[in-house]
Amino acid sequence: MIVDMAKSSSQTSYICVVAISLFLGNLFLGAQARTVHYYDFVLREINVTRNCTVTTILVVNDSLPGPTIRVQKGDLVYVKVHNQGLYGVTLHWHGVKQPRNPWSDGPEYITQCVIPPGTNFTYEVNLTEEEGTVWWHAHNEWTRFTVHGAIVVLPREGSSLPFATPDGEHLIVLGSWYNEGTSLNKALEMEMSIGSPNVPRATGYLINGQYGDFVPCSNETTPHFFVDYGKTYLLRIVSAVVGTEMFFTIADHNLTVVGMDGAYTKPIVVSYLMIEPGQTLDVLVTANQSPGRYYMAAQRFATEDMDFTKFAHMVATAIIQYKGNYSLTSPPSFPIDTLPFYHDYSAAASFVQRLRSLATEEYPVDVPHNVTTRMFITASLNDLPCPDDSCYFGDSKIGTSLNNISWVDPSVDVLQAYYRNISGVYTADFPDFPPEMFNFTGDDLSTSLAEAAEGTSVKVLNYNETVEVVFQGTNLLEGSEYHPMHMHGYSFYVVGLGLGNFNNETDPQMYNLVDPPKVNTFGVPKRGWVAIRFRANNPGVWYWHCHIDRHMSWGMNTVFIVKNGDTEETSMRPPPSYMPPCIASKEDKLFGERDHNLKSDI
Ligand SMILES: [Cu+2]
Repeated sequence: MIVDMAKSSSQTSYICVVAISLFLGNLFLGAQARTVHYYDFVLREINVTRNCTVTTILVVNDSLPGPTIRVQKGDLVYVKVHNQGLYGVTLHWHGVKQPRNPWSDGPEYITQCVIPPGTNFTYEVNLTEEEGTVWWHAHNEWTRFTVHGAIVVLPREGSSLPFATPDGEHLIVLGSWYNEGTSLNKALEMEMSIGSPNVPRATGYLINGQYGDFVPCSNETTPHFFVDYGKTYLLRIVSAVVGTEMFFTIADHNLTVVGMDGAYTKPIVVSYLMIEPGQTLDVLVTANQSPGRYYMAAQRFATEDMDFTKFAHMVATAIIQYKGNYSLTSPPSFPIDTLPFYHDYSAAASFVQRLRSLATEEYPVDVPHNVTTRMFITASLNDLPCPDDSCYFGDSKIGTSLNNISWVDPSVDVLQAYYRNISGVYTADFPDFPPEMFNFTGDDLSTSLAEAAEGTSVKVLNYNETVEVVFQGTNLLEGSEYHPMHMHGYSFYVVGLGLGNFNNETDPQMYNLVDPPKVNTFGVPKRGWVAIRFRANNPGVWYWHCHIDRHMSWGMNTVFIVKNGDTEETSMRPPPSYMPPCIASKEDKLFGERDHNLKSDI
């Protein structure tokens, strides 16, 4: 990890306490040791230099990426968040199921309101089924661009990895850079408030917080990963990128994917990866080439129909360096043959189609075969009505939607409204089907089809329902692109995937119900569809959304409320004694004075 200022580890105090807990259902195995970890996350603004420019950013424990949480499967973590920044924040534990406990899940206006500046809040991060790599990030506006880090989940004591133990490991966090720094959310809100499509765009992409040496003033800070010849390393790759998919490759070295989103996969050997925002990939690489230096490179997989000149196309780089005495060839070898081009859709598709769950006796697949709730959901770019001249650009504004409903954040979080029966916050009427069936992926679609309504509409599920959702991407407003759909509170199985319009007679016959990948984030392909299944066995209020933040801010999101079952063990837990209060409006929070934000009559 590259640390910009003070060493972070000294501020990441943690004490491990071995607790003995009896897992229900595991009684015959006896008591299992469960380690409890305590972390302190101090959020504050610091100045850093990127591309020769000093920028102020908000970080955790003075580092970008932030601290890594390192635990074993089944451990419990308490993270005390000290907000010493200027604005309210929340944190989310991406890929952690958090059974029965949405109170610690984190998305703003969904399960909580922001932690005001000058205060603290403790999250309980309850690891249960996850194993491999997941991660954490801020979940208010686009704060996550600099507030994120990895969660490494090792096997339980006495268990081993389902592949040969690697000789070492390296963490690789892909990120985005915005020149706005801590002003990014203000810039976003200004554009959103006038209905402008010109929300901020990333100026580039980072590996472990750095552009790498293709960008000026970056020679000294380019990340180096040192390896011994003949040894095999586990790379834990996290995509904390905010607004795009990425291709990733290493010159002259094969990559073997063994895990994804906190679950193991069948090993697949590839020369490049495509990773979507929110996903993690665990990859083995063997240092079996001539000792030397090799570039690792990441660049955008751009799925918008956008002018080549209008997006950041610089390549983020880092260097794999063999240890030992040898003569250096300069510069390092670059993966010119294996890094796919920005618009290489077939490269992306051929990678994605190979992903499979491990599906062994020890790591079984539990995909539902009988579906009780079936949903077909369109994901679209839309025109939203803009009454009373409230938009600068005329009588409509840009938006995104699911089934033609564009999400609007309430002022009180949905979880609180649900738990306390507060009416008028949300409506429980999210539709199972779009209002109209048409040639979703066609060209020149009528603009009238692109009209969507704004609302805070959620879907209610009974406990233990088996759910299938088919997400259908549309080409409305010629706006089809990848949509990496992320569910909170659940991982899901990707049972089908295709281009064009979903056919509900022929496509289900091709479903993979044997070893489908188990993930928490998966892309609806451009002009295509994806089918997922899961069992609604985690009661609570769970956000699901496109993980491209531009689409999320425009409304491509909604909520599953999963009702309680019949027993305490199948019901949501009660709230903790303190939750941050919902006192500041969005505008006040960003544009009000610090003291105004702190004005608290709680
Ligand atoms: Cu999207």
